[in-house]
Amino acid sequence: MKQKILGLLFTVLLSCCLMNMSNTLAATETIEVNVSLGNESGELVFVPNHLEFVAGKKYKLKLDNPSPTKHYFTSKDFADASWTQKVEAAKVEIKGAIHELELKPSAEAEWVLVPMKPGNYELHCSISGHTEAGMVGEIVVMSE
Ligand SMILES: [Cu+2]
Repeated sequence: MKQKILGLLFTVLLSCCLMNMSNTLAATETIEVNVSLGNESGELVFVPNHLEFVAGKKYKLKLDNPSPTKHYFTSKDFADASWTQKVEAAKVEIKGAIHELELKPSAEAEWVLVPMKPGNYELHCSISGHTEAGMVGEIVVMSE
């Protein structure tokens, strides 16, 4: 009897362990999303201007600026609702909370994050006049 219980306990523990392992594996899968800030002809746009994420999944947000002027990727509420692992740009890695990123012409940056809270978030470029000119976007975080 005692052995049976021990055996059962072991099976339960083992299946818990395996489940955790597969969860961990799923969590390490990183989905790449590319966003350009502005374009080569200097238009004040995000390309694309609609981004979709699923809460709890890990993303590598690859930002680049192909335009002749600098731009910001500003989405404070989205940033607050996400867990940032790191931001990598020009051989520098920044850990911890991020609120906005500035990209100079031809700059690239990678923001590795996990959106945590479903919702709709606004995105804009905070350079004077750019939001008004249409440099805005929408970020949708769907629930798992
Ligand atoms: Cu801009």
